[in-house]
Amino acid sequence: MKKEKTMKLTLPEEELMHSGNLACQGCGATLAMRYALKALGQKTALCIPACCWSVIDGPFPYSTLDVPIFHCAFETAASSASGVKAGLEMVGDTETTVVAWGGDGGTFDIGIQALSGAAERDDDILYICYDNEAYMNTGIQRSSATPYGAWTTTTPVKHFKNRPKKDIDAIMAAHRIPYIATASIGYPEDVFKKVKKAKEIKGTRFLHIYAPCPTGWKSRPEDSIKLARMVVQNAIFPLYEIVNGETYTLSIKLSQKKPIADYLRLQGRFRHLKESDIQFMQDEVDRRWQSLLKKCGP
Ligand SMILES: Cc1ncc(C[n+]2csc(CCOP(=O)(O)OP(=O)(O)O)c2C)c(N)n1
Ligand code: SF4
Ligand SMILES: [Mg+2]
Repeated sequence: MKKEKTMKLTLPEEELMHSGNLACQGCGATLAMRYALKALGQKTALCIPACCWSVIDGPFPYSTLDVPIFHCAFETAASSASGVKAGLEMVGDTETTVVAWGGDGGTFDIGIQALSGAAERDDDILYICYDNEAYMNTGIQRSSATPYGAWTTTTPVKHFKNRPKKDIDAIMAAHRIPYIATASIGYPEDVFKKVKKAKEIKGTRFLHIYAPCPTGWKSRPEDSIKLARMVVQNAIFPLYEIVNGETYTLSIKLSQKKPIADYLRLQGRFRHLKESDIQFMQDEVDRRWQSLLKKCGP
């Protein structure tokens, strides 16, 4: 008799996110939410500012998620979460994890004042930024998370983005909050582990999740996971944790760092780059990688 194959699940089976959502094919932001909710569980309240995720969820009264969502104004993810947390405590609920869930535009740019305020007060919230490196919901405009060299509708090919991505993790580290981590949807177990860890810590926790966007990156939907792994392996988006703003730990060590060119080639947003542009970007990645290794120590 033929032996039946069994698949070993590395993440809990329970799903708090369901099919029928409104995301594009291959959307990394949906996987970020799916994995995060597996770690957070039912006792979670989300504050979602204007972003793709305020649409993905579906029109009221429908929702693809099994947890409550407060759809808040673009710049208020962190302050809304602080308010919801304070309100819950007043009615005796100390168990619910209050999560601000924002895109890179809502985090790096427009919501940074509210985020900085919450972090400085060390409000007891978990802030998760899914980073698709532009304002996607409104038609692919540049954000300060857009990487050097990228095309967007506001950085057209002739004037591609000529500034580096803002180092939001260093900015958050400067607030000396208890926990910061980078993660990528290409490494689901790592996302799960970090969300779970963040959930158990008190104070402001910040998670930065890399989430490919085929629509905005002009990449193939079936390449999203591949890109989310390559970006870690070439050290454009290394995975690490920062405790109390000081102690850096690398989550995935790289014995051989891959060159960035293969990653860039899979995305139409980088199609215009010349060899010299790519070399400039490679040098920058190498320099930042060395600097991170120094912070992580032996
Ligand atoms: C105050 C304000 N300004 C602008 C907008 C329009 N707006 C809605 S979503 C969005 C883009 C959000 O980008 P990001 O946070 O990166 O999330 P993404 O759409 O990429 O998922 C913009 C500009 C708004 N809703 N409110
Ligand atoms: S535009 Fe990008 S981030 Fe938004 S739903 Fe589509 S794939 Fe996801
Ligand atoms: Mg975005």
